Amino acid sequence: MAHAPATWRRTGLAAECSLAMLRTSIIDQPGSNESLFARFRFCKAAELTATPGLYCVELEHLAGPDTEYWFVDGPTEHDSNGAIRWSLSKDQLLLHWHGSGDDIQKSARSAYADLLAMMQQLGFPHITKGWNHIPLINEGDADLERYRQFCVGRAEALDRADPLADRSPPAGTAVGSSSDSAFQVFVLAGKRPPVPLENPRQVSAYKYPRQYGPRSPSFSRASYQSGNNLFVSGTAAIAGHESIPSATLSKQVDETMVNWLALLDASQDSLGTGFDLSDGDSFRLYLRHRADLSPTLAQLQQNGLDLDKVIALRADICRSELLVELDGVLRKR
Ligand code: 3EB
Repeated sequence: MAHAPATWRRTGLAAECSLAMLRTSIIDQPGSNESLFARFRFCKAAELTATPGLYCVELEHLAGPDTEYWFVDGPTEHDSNGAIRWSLSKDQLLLHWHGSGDDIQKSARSAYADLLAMMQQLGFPHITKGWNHIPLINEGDADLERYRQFCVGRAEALDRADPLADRSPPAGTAVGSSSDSAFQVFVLAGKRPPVPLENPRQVSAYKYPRQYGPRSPSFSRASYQSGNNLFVSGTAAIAGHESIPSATLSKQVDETMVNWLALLDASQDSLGTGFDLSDGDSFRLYLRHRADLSPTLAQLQQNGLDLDKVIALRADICRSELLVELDGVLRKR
């Protein structure tokens, strides 16, 4: 094996004898031992409120499936406490926090602190992936931009929870919602730390230089969990640490796919399991401009993406020059 990250050595391959199965799908069809763990819809949270296991992502749905289904092995329980709702199976925990994002640094810190405390209490102390939906993400200048403030709050909460662990951060997605939406954080958590995967074409986000904000973003490019799932972080047109210059839409889509393929190419050497695009069960496409939908979908299809599995959403991306971002969940069968 080439370069094994620290968490990999700590976790150890031999310990991974049982698979913590999670299967995302755009079809509502559980397998024989599976239960429905979560359903994601794309709408205003108020429309759904408290239906157990139903989670609302407050982003405008543009195209593709309108629901993402998550299935797990064995039964699922749903519960809630304060601002947090969750779904729990024997090996997976999904939590959703929502609240105001007015003071986004403080909100991010308290959201992550609350989530980490609940995870600890339920016996799932490790974040596999976080999905962050931040109202007005690009408002504010330079270091006061709300995305950068979010990064500070998130980093503070993660530091405080585990100050001595030099682990890589979890996978992540951070995209913007409209001014009248809640600040939402979804976290998938596990009993053991996931294995991080970095992209050889990109500087690790947690090592981005100071020019992008007071605290570099706490996320890994992907995380690999218990033998079968790969959670790919929001991936955009960034090479090294810079957004690609003269970034027309089609160049950004190309660069995004080149990044995806480079990341997946690294999976065999880094993880011992090679993933490719056809292992994807579900993808979320984030577009800054509605009008970019058709050309983007056409280009993604040319790049080998199965559009039946692509949920297209209207969202702001965390750097104002970025027009498009793509994340997804892959699975070895
Ligand atoms: C980037 O590559 C684009 O802050 O959690 C992508 C995925 C981005 C996750 C995060 C940010 C985050 O830097 C931005």
